Amino acid sequence: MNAPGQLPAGFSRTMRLREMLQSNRLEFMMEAHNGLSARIVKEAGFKAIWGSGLAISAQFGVRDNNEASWTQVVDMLEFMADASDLPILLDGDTGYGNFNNVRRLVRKLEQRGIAGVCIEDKQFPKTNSFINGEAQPLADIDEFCGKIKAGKDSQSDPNFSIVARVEALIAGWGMEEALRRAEAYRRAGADAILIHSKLSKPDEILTFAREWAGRGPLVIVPTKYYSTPTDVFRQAGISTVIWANHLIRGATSAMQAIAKEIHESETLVNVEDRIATVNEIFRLQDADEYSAAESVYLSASSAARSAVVLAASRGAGLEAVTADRPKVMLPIAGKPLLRHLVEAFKKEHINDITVVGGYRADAIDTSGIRLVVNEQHAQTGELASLACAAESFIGDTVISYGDLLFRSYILRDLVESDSDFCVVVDSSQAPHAGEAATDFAYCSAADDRALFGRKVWLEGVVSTASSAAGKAGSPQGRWMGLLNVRGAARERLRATLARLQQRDDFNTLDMAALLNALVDAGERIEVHYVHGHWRGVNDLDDFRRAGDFAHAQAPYGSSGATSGGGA
Ligand code: SPV
Ligand code: MG
Repeated sequence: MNAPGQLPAGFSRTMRLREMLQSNRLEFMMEAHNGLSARIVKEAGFKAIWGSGLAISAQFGVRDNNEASWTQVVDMLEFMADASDLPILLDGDTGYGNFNNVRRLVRKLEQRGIAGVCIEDKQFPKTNSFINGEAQPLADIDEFCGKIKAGKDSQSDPNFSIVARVEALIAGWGMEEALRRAEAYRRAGADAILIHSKLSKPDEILTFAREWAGRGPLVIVPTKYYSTPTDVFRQAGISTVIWANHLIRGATSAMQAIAKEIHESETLVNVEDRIATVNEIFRLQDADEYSAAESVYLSASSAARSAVVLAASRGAGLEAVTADRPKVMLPIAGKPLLRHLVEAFKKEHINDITVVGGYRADAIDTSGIRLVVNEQHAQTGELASLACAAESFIGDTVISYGDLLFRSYILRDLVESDSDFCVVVDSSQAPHAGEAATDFAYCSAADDRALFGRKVWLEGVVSTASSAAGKAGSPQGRWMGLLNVRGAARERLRATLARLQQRDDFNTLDMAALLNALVDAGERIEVHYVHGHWRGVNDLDDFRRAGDFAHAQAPYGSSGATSGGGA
């Protein structure tokens, strides 16, 4: 809800600034000096930003003497306007030149969404008012009035505000001169007067306000008379208070303390809990919006892709070699099985890889992956592990068994599928008589090269734990353990998983149960047939043969390419 008389964010920035200046409430502006601080000012609840000349020059590491060019200042303002939708009043110093510079400045500020500019009646190049203020020459009144008129005449938005800053008190020219100048600037078209003082008491500001008698909005900068209760300003009829430099000063103190601490202690451990988290920085940068936009706008080949690898099991039949590691860490052709898989994903530009560990998860090499652990792995099945990674489905997602080796075209073709769901089925693997059912796939058509280009759909998968309802006859092959889920379909996958989670037997369910549940829910799961060219590692025999297969995939000339083989 907006306070009475307060314009909501839907109104233009120029209208909101003008309304603040003209309202009969005391209003506040906070200094910002870059995009991040502009965002912080907005989140703190302020209604407008003071684009402080002192703070912007300081964050560039230069003096408040027009050492930064005005276009460098305007470039910074553009970042600030992008990071926050608040109105920004630029501290435009003297207008960076004569009337003509002010005209161009106003046009450029309007183009960049800045709501107003404050110009001060000193001479270019200026010096900060708190450095030897008396010594600074003031502008000629008429010349300064010309600048105000030129600025007002060149604005195209009638609500763009020009605030005229009177430096007569700072320069020691007295109250009468200050009032004379303020009145001249008001007549020249200024939308408000900023009356500046360097005294530690508000006396001359209050005298000025009394004499001014509400002829127009008054803006003050109580940096030096900071101990004055704010109600004093309210009662004096001040329009707007500018807190002019407090974020750059706060940031400076924090940076000095942290730099010193880290330098002296040579460790981060003392500061980590006392500074903003990296995630907080991401939040302020609106990183989530980027991820969401990526899934909408990036083409499939370059969009965010992720992989989830199920790697919680020790491996039945592999106990002899998995006493101290899970199956995925078994060495195959000189590197762990998991590394082969991770490299295959990276080759397809899938860099967001989540591995669900369980048995001896501590032994999993986590370089290049995110490890999540299914703590209940001993009592649960594949779907319980998958559920641990449900938050990691980002963009197009490949879900994979952890014990696979395959030729690279298999993954490439899988991720290039334009179907919402796609699985790889090996048509060369027919069930042997008496063999326990392991991921046998029933499909809408058998593998037939004559059908090349025609889509085949999955009708169900039968495993030791799951059966596809009503499947009779022979399966058309074996599901390899790779499922690709495209874009928005991952939400439907999540929903199906969540539905299965309600079942009492959820802890016994495997990936076949998920595929069957998707089919039962009416999802179309495309089948990509392959004819060999992959290995699963399910027992010691597989383990021994896997090395030959992996060597055969290594590039010619690499030390890994020793022998042929392959399926
Ligand atoms: C600024 O913030 O740059 C100002 C206000 O001009 S003051 O530094 O108080 O002069
Ligand atoms: Mg300034």
